[in-house]
Amino acid sequence: MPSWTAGLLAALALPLVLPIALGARLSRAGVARVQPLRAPSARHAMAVDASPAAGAHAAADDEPDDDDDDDDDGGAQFMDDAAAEALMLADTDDDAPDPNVEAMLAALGPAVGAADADHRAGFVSIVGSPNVGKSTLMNTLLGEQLSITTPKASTTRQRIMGIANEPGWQIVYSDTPGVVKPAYKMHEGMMGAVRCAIEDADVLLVITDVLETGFRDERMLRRVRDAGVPILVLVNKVDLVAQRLAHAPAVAGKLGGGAPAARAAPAPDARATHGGARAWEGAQADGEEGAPPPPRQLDLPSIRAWWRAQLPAAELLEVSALHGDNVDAVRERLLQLLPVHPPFFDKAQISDRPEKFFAGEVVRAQIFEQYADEIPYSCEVEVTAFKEADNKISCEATVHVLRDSQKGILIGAKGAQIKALTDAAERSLYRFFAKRFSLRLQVKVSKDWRANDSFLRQFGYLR
Ligand SMILES: Nc1nc2c(ncn2[C@@H]2O[C@H](COP(=O)(O)OP(=O)(O)OP(=O)(O)O)[C@@H](O)[C@H]2O)c(=O)[nH]1
Ligand SMILES: [Mg+2]
Repeated sequence: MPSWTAGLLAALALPLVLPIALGARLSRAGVARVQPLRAPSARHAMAVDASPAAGAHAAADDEPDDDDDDDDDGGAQFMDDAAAEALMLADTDDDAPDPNVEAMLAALGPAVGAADADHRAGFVSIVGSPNVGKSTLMNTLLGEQLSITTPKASTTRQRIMGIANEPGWQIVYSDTPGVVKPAYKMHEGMMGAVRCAIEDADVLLVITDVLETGFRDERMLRRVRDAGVPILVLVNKVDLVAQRLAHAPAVAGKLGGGAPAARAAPAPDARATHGGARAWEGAQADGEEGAPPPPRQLDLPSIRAWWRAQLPAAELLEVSALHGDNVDAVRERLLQLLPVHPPFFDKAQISDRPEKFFAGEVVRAQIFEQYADEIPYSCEVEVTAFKEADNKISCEATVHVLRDSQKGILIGAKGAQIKALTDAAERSLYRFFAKRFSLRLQVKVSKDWRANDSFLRQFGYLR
């Protein structure tokens, strides 16, 4: 089974990382949605420790039936205390079905009774070129702004698992760095993370967007093809096509037919979402000889045809990760494709990464937002202290740069730039953690850190 390494990794990682638990340390939007349905620890322990056969047996014993008199205890042990108490209080009439109970059972759904026999879980890796919307898609699938997103290419540098939990299923998504041809050692580490994510996947989500003219890394494409797991190709940002149609109705009829006039002026948002995006990091060499001609931007038929030729076995869906269009259909399809399996992680956990990691990511996103040209790509943020007391988080971080000149740019005249960065990052961290946040930043020259093994190990790019 392809996900065995990831399963092992998950099992090993559990005691080592500080998991982000909804309702525990991160009070975020997802709390209300997930908490009432959360599997209590006893059920979770059984699901994780028992073999699938034992889990199926236990679930069969607890199969709910129409007879209210039988085996209520077996069902109730899978609820949290409050739900069980409410159920007992509500269940006063032995014969007539109590509408409160019916409603509660419906709300709890597969969390009660036979859930474990049908529980689905697996690893879904999201791969594609830089800037196509991988992180946005994972966030939308999770309903959480977990992974940082910016208009610039190569924002994501490490594999980040985002875990979606519902009573009957757990999907462990992996957001990955955009595929680039390595220009320095940090890229090699990043591409290693993409390869691992491909190897671990039960299902692969290959993302492209309506602006991309082909996924040029033939070797990575081969890995995807050879992974031996179901593949969904998602053509993202289809809202830009609709926007283009609205923008230029006169040429709308020609879209898809490849009329050059229709491609001459990209819609305003198309430029905004890329913002010089592939300029620094994502740029790749032209397609290899013999490959099918690249698809044309904003031309859905040409994009579809190109991907069908590349990955004939894949299913193709068009989505807008930003606006949520068709994202539910992606999730539904994933749930059909994932195996019946107990959860890999505690079901209160939403990532494999500790809070400290996300604090560094939020600061890095602000560097991407506030600085131009090569600066974002020259910086690494290392969180050196992260403490929480009295509902306030205090954090210290070092921004590593490659050269002295970059240190000057980052700090700015009389420290104005670093002050602006700290303020913006603090606001962003407050939104992320929903807690008061104080941040102290220092800038350090770590000469050519992107090519230095020991720095790369320290920052998590190499193992
Ligand atoms: N219009 C539009 N923009 C989108 C959509 N999805 C993502 N974007 C934008 O595209 C840009 C890149 O999105 P990300 O999610 O950071 O892309 P990524 O693939 O994770 O990029 P890297 O981490 O750099 O590889 C951001 O400005 C997003 O807001 C979409 O469906 N429609
Ligand atoms: Mg990303």
